[in-house]
Amino acid sequence: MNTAYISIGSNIGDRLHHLVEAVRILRLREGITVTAVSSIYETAPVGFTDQADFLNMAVGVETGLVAGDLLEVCQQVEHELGRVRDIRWGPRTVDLDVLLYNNDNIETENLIVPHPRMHERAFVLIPLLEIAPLVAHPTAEAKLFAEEAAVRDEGVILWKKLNGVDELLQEGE
Ligand code: X6L
Ligand code: MG
Ligand code: MG
Repeated sequence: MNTAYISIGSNIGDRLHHLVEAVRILRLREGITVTAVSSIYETAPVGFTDQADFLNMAVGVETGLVAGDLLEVCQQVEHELGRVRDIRWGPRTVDLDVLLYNNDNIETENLIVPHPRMHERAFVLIPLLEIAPLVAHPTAEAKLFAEEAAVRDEGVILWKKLNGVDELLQEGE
């Protein structure tokens, strides 16, 4: 079995609904067990800043899928929830990024893990560290993500405190 972490974000329409539905669909997929969900954070847009604030969260999964297949599932979830790719770094109904997969360093045409620049992004690190406080970058240094300067960055506020996946799924009812 493999342990992976996925970042989820939304800044179009009913943002909470998009996060809840993304987790609901992930859980229904064969070969994926959602083992942890973070709280939900409201975050200022990064990269392309002239867009609405995001809701971001992180989830931990146990999976029998190889990383490439997990990525494919993430892209299917994005598609099911109406993701359209137009503006680079622009608004999206939902975005699922594979952050970490075991302790692996992966570099294929479609997928780089750890997710590039995740260590610079508070909107990724703060939710991730809530569910995996001791997670480290899979390199020789094995540096704790908790030591990254971005963890102390501004622009990320706790929006909805959550205790577990059941509480999250109730939000969608
Ligand atoms: C210079 C150039 C500095 C580019 C930063 C940062 C680009 C992040 C893209 C960058 C740069 C990204 C989200 C977001 C995006 C999200 C929040 C991206 C891809 N996704 N902002 N911006 N949450 N708060 O999920 O991460 S676009
Ligand atoms: Mg992203
Ligand atoms: Mg993405």
